Amino acid sequence: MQTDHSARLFAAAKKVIPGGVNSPVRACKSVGCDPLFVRKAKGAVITDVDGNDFIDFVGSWGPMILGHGHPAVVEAVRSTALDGTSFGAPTPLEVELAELVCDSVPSLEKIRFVNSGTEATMSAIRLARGFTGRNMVIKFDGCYHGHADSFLVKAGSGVITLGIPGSPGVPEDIVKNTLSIPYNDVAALEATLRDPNLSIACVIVEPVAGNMGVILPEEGFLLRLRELTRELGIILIFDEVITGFRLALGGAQERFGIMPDLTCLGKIIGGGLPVGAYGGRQDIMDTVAPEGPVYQAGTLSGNPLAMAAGLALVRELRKPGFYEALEEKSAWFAAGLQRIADNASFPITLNRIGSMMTCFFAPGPVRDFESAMRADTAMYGRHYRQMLAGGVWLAPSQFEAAFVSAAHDRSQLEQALAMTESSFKKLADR
Ligand code: KE4
Repeated sequence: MQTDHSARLFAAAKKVIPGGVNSPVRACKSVGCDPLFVRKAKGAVITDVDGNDFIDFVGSWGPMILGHGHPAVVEAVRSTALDGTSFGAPTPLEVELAELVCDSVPSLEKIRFVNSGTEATMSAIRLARGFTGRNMVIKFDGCYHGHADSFLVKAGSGVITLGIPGSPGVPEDIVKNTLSIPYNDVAALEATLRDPNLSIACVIVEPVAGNMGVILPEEGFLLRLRELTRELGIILIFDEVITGFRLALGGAQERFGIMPDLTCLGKIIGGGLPVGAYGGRQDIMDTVAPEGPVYQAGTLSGNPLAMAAGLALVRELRKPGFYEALEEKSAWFAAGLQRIADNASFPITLNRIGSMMTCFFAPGPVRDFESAMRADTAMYGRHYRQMLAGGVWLAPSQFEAAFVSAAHDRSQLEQALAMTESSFKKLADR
């Protein structure tokens, strides 16, 4: 595979951008190769600057549930841009998208748009602290909620791949107000939330973890979390930046029937443009400035292009049968992966829900951060490189989700299965 243009671009990028990338996981450090630079993408196919095509299972880390370059999304951005790109003033588009998102997600009474998932989650915990007058934030080992100081404690996603628990530059004063406990551990949850020495403002959770690889909530975990937070007056925040509009129109909260107090969104609702959002109970949201005293702001919040892209995408998701078709396709693909995993000579654990999944190079069950850390990341790296050489674009980290989109067709999925089987055979022969 010819990669000269990517190599030249990477060399140039490293001279002016730290690590040559604008987000660490893209540097592919944990999978032992250099990143390929993308020229374009259409449907389920990404094309790099050397003209190599790949079947894409990263989907820009989640937003591309329709596939790349969906005509409705592209036309919405194109036509909106003709009327200007940003005004720093309210527009009809943000009202329309806010109404559509609140109508789609069960617990949303009010919502505020921001520009990233990180902005959404950092604003949500500030709001929880402002509303309750308490400071402690409880998170779960391996969950990732963006790079705001309060979250870089045993975080997932790119932080794991760097093999660090957090990050330099986060003051002890901040870290001491964040407590991270094991995912799916109801006993630890009960003990922590009932600890009289802790003044807890909120619990933030990925209702399905996507940032230590895909890990599902075990039976009763989310319900117990909801019961305890309600009993103790602790704000429950669902970080649905990945699961929102991915697992159902109403996200994980619809799929599991659990109503959080606040929800954070991102990725899909921007249609590939920079959008985040936080929302939930009106009594809490009315504490946000200018309605209330909790301050949060943003020059490009509600940006018209991003709102137009999000509107076009969410309207496609609301069409009858969308999620049923995506589930059928994803289940078929996962069944093929499972058959291949069952025949492998080394342990593979497939965790899947809806169109998000992870093949862990680890024995199962993979149910929390500790069991995910047993994964053979070197073997995953070899698998990643073999799949890339075979025209399949996977996440450059064992600890991420693979996504099936509406654009993946049967032949592309069959090709990915064939490549997976071939890669596993090569791994076994080493
Ligand atoms: P952003 O600030 O990257 O838009 O969103 C942060 C975030 C918050 N919550 C969840 C559950 C998330 O998954 C994320 C970001 N996801 C990672 C990939 N799993 C972003 C990829 C990257 O960092 O480049």
